[in-house]
Amino acid sequence: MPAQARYRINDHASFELAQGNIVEERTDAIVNAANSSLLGGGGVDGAIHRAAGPKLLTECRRIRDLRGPLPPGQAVSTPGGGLQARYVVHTVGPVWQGGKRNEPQILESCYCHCMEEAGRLRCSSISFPSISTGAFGYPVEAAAAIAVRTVVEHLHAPHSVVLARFVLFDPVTFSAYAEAAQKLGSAFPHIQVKAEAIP
Ligand code: AR6
Repeated sequence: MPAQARYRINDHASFELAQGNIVEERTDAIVNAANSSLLGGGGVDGAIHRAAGPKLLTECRRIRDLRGPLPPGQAVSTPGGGLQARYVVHTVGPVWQGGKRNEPQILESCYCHCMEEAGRLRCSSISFPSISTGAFGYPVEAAAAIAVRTVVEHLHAPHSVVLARFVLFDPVTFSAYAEAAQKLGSAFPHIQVKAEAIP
């Protein structure tokens, strides 16, 4: 059975880690690790466009023509097309260049803007892939720590989103996120993070 884990945050929200394919998610929104062109690519971007069908590309092209390329750290949303999720929130992660080119800040900004966009769309649940840790080369342990911390901070505050899922493609990525989740307690003594069994 694929690995999964659930953590409650102060008894009003939760986040989950799951090993799997994000295109199968039934959350209100899923996040796409896109590139600035918004016109598709490989990895999770390619998988989402294939599963959603051509309407997703048409919507992405419309936004690109209207606003130009999407800068790293920003997010925009489209309807989910043929996906089960109602919306796709597209964000562009940083390309890893050694860590001194604002990569951590840009990655944090991706998660913040995705949560804000999900709130604007009144979503109660959202699924994230591991942004930037594939083709963009961000070291997964460092990326996982930023991802989990940033999303938990948003879930802790009043927000329409009460469930965030990290949908991780492979066991190594899953382990990095599980480790980041385990270390949360020491980073946030004011937030109660409780591991829960999944039936
Ligand atoms: N479900 C969940 N996770 C996935 C899936 C999937 N179906 N497919 C891949 N992953 P990447 P990036 C994982 O490269 O690093 C694209 O070409 C993958 O194993 O998709 O942000 C875009 O167009 C890895 O753990 O995204 C951009 O040009 C994680 O998702 C560029 O790649 C992210 O890998 C973005 O690079």
